[in-house]
Amino acid sequence: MAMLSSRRILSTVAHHQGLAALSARASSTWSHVEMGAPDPILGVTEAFKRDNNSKKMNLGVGAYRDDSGKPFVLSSVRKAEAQIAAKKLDKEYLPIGGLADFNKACAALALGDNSEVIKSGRYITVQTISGTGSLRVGANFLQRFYKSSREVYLPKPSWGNHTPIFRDAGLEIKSYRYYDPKTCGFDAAGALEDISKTPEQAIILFHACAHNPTGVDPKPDQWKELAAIIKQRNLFPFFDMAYQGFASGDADRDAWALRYFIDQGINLVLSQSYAKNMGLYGERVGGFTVVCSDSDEAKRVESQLKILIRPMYSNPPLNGARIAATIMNTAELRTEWLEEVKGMANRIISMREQLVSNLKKEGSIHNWQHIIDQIGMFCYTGLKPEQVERLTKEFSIYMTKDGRISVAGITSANVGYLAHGIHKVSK
Ligand code: IK2
Repeated sequence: MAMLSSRRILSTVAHHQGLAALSARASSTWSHVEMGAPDPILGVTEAFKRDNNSKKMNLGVGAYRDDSGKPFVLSSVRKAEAQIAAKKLDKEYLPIGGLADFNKACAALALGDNSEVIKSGRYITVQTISGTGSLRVGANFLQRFYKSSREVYLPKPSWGNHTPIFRDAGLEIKSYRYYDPKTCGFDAAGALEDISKTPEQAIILFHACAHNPTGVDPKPDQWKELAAIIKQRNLFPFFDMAYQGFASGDADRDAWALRYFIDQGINLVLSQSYAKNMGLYGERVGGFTVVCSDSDEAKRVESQLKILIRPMYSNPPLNGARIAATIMNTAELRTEWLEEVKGMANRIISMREQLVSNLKKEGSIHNWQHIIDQIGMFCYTGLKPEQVERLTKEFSIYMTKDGRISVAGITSANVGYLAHGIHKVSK
């Protein structure tokens, strides 16, 4: 009897504790916070890491790998690091706008050494937290000072992070046609038609080269047509250049469209990232540039960028900017770096060719020419979500649901396995 009642007491206590925990949860400060979806790109890496298959491949995130599938630290970066370490520099804060030597070289890399904009000083470049930070500073700057429009038109599709970056900065997201699934190429007519119908002065985002996720870039003549519409309708271009050098292997060639727009008298804004072309992913090195009408305007814009940045993150990180500045401002290191960029771009081009030739060997009857024709780090394979799911489940090959693969993740050793998997799910 005594036993029973003590058991009952215990269970009553447990019951009360359970209820208390439940009600505490129901009334806790964050009880209304729902579980968020994993990031569509970085979530793929998390799933890849959990997989024990020795043949697994991560073609999700856009990070360059060498031909053994290993992260690649550029030799020019290692040398710059050694030079910097030998100087035993201090670790003081950078100014709000970042490292001056970096900013100058960053603008010159994008606009060209002989740029009239640079010579006349009618621009301002601030160092940012890689490309993402640059886009966000730019988006916030437009939100605060670009009074002519609240709308930013993104290519359809675009890098997944563009939408939340501009939306969180308070701008309205719209889109223009960009990719034609029928040709796996650029939908020039669709893009021109949509852009010509946007309200005047709207903000139009362009990927300067190596469009992510499609790997499809307009040809020079098509860029010319786009620039003409932008000018005629007084639209405002925002160039995102996260892959300078990665598309063609030549940094000047990849900046052609951007420089052409500027030569047409279009005063644009520009985001740059050194994640891919210098392999400085985690160092977070980037730049944001505003091309202005004159140097006086540039000074005023600079003052407002500082006011915007100061409460965001106060000032940018030092180490990566020192590395990038050392490379860009030291002749031998710069030459070596540009060669290394070419090497990375060429390995990617060769992987595209090998993938297609292996698909043919597998007996695939589909036309995979777009894999070769597309450019830069990514390939938009055209695989459907259910085929992507099968590739992951049956072959441990990981990629984003839209069928995008990071070609930089393919190696001579696993290209055959990838072709085999793609053939099996697409025949
Ligand atoms: N803009 C574009 C178009 C990018 O592709 C990126 C990098 N994306 O890489 C991750 C992926 O898609 O797998 C960026 C900007 C900015 O990158 P970061 O902030 O790393 O410089």
